[in-house]
Amino acid sequence: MLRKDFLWGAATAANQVEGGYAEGGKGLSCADMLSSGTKERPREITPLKTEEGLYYPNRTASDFYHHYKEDIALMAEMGLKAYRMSIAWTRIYPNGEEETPNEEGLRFYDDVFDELHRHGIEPIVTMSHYEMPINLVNKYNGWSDRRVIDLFVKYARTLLTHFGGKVKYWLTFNEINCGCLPLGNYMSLGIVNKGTRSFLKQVDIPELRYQALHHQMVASAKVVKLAHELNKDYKIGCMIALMPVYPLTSHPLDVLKYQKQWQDINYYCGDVMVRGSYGSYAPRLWQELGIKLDITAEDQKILKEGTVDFYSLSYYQTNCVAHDDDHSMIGGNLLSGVANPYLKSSEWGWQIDPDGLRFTLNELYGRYEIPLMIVENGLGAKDILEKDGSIHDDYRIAYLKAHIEAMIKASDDGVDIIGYTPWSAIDIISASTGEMAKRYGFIYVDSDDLGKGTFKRYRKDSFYWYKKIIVNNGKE
Ligand code: BGP
Repeated sequence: MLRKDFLWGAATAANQVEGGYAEGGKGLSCADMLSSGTKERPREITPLKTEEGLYYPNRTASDFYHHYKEDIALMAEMGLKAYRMSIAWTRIYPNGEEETPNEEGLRFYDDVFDELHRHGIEPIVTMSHYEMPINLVNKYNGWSDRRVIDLFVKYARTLLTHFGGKVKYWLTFNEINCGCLPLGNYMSLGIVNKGTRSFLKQVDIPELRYQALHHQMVASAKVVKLAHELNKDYKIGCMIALMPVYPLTSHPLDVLKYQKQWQDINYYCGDVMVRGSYGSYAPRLWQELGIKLDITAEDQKILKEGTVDFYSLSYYQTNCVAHDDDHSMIGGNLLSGVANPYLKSSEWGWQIDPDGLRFTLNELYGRYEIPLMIVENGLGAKDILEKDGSIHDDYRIAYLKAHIEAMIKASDDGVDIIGYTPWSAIDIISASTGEMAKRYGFIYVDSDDLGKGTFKRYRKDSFYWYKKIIVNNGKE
């Protein structure tokens, strides 16, 4: 059974849903400078200028910026108890270094939070969801520069003081462990090394990337400490992209590789943000990478003091790992792996594994013993808008049903789960490909990969289905 006050919700991110990229005093973010791609053609990173001939899908996205009242009313019709969203750093500090915040940006989110509360929906707010000011990318090479820590803390202080009465649940960085992968350079750390252009083949300097990730975790800890000083009711969570893997066979070397991948990808950040220090395996990883990090005694003190109140995660799929290489590979959220012969895949090649969610929740709760929140889980699929305005996404219902059942079983296993906000409340721009066609929403948006369409909203079958699930707290 789930707890009575379980936070049934849905999720989005500012850069993937809002649009209005240059309105309300907003500055350019790294998402605004990322061109659209497809399953076959990678997105391109153009941090210095908008290039003729490229299309930048996040600039329009789903136009939540102008539709938020209607969208929140639809969320309320679904009966959502919570809405996981992010605040765009560039609406509050357009270039990240202003002395004072952008009043129009503050007002926009005041209006959004007021609208949510009018409908009895609890906001769960991500402070940074792959959308840092492009000025900080170009001037500091993103988080690689320690000075960005204090720029972020200033931004977070503004949020925590200005929105104090309206927001209780905060997440600092979305999928912070994305920085454990070369893919995380631009999207998560704002790093553009010389020669980087293709989103999927970024020039990677491991020592710079792990140092940047360290700065981000120090910033997160500072913000947690600040939040607790400002308001004892604040609940601050970390947000980790779980990329669970299984050993392909019982060969001991497959099992060792499985154990190492969990340490290096899934536990690396969570250990720091929940336990307050790097895991004992971290120095082995740094040595393998031939890197030396600048971790001061002050940093270690801050990490110890700024541990989180709850642990949130994204979960989409699982993969396998094998010690030898001749196996067929398969895609995944952020990381690809060896295909699992027992699992089916989505249209975008992500292997669907609800039991893997139950396994993962048990692993995480066993390790950290703090409340867990699933803040992303969903199926990206090509949905068809029928002539009568209906969308029959029974495949998405099947995916979500199986994962909710697994989540309830984990709860019965003794795992303390406080909320579930599937990706996504409404159709949004895909992070990996920039497509609109890879739809996740309970609500359909009539717009295509080039931002063409009426932007009308339509309720999918999953919209009506999820409403029933929420009403009886998942008992059905
Ligand atoms: C996660 C991001 C989300 C969302 C999700 C789905 O990594 O936190 O922002 O994008 O992936 O992935 P995609 O949009 O690439 O299909």
